[in-house]
Amino acid sequence: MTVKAYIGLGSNLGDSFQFLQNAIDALQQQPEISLTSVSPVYQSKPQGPQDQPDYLNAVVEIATRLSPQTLLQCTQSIEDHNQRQRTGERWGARTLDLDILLYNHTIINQSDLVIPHPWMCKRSFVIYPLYDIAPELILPNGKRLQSCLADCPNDDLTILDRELLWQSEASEA
Ligand code: ROI
Repeated sequence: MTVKAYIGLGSNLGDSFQFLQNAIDALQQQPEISLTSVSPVYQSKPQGPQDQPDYLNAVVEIATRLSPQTLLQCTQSIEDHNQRQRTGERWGARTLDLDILLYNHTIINQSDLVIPHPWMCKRSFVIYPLYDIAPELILPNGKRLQSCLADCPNDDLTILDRELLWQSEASEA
């Protein structure tokens, strides 16, 4: 069965735009993942600990036949191939972070994987790009994404005028 999933991308170390582009390229190369939409890239101050560089963030929509756990392994492998250091520090700076935000309407509560992503509605750097590509989205709890957006201050988000490159393969999903 093919499901629609959303993945949040973030980076605030090194050439962050290139790391986001690397993530897009790597997702496109997975035979069981089709990219169906890519948001603009947003720049923002770090939420949480402030003693780290500004972030670039984006959200992608995919169609996939991978299970949530296999998708997680795939996203972690992409992070590992992009100089991601796993120091155990939770809110620290990173070259590349891929978070599975939504997997159809599935709710998952496992020790290593919680979907919907628990803080997504509080994170403007997730909600704004997600809304750009899925304005009609309804979350598994029945809440409209539009209503999350209305409750989420824009903080200092700015859209870069540079876009991530990708090729739509929606028909191959
Ligand atoms: N802040 C921003 N703006 N973007 C992120 O991707 C991000 N990721 C994090 C924390 C440290 C919570 N803050 C962030 O993990």
